[in-house]
Amino acid sequence: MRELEAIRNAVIEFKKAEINHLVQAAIADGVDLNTLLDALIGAMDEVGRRFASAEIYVPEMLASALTMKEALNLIKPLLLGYKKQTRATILIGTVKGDLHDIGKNIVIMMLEGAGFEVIDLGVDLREEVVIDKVRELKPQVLGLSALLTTTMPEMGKIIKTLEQAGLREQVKVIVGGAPIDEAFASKIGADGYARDAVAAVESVKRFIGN
Ligand code: B1M
Repeated sequence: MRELEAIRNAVIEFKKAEINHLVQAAIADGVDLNTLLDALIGAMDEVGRRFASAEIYVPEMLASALTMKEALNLIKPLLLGYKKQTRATILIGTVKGDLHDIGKNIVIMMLEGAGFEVIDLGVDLREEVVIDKVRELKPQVLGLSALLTTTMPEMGKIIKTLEQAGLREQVKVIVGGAPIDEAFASKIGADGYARDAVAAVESVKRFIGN
């Protein structure tokens, strides 16, 4: 579809000034929101490929990320319009040393759209903050995101610290992010792994039994 191609190119070529208009036009034309999201996510994959092969560098990658965020800001209120009731509370954040938050924010949007209350702990999340918040807010689920192979081990550290603090039994832990897989999740003792935002919603529903 030509509209989706234009949106994909706008993210890859960080045309921030054009993205609002393009996304609004696609929404007005009735393009399905999930199809739109898939196109945006695919664009970031291409950005990652270009970065890995040194066709672009950090500033370009950041500019694409900002363009992507602009697009997500337009989609978010529409996704949230689907449902309103609160089914459970979920804490979510990106682990220490890691600033990537686009995927986490999509996961949040999907969870909120499915009727969950989500508390976003942000990025570069210190263990102590997680422990304090779990103790204080008693969420049913804790979601952790990591995009760097160097920050993946932080997830295991958080789970260990939850155990030491006597809090592990009261919260289910779901992990996700590009370098994470099922085997890693089970190695660190997480309750679940979600490949993408849709799988994250499914996992949470399974854990809280609805
Ligand atoms: Co960075 N970066 N980055 N980056 N960046 C990657 C991750 C990288 C793979 C690029 C590459 O080399 N191909 C690479 C990591 C390599 C590795 O670890 N093996 C990399 C690197 C090296 C770096 C820096 C070290 C670069 C540098 O400074 N030299 C640096 C690190 C900074 C830091 O965090 N300390 C860095 C910086 C940045 C920017 C700041 C410029 C920017 C992030 C902006 C932001 O997020 N606010 C950025 C970006 C944009 C990327 C890529 C291009 C795109 C990430 C993204 O947003 N994807 C990325 C390459 C790539 O992933 N293809 C790359 C789209 C997003 C929708 O997907 O985040 O995977 P994703 O989320 C998905 C799923 O993974 C899943 O659901 C989401 C939706 O489907 N998911 C969950 C995610 N979290 C989940 C949690 C769940 C469940 C599912 O439950 C809780």
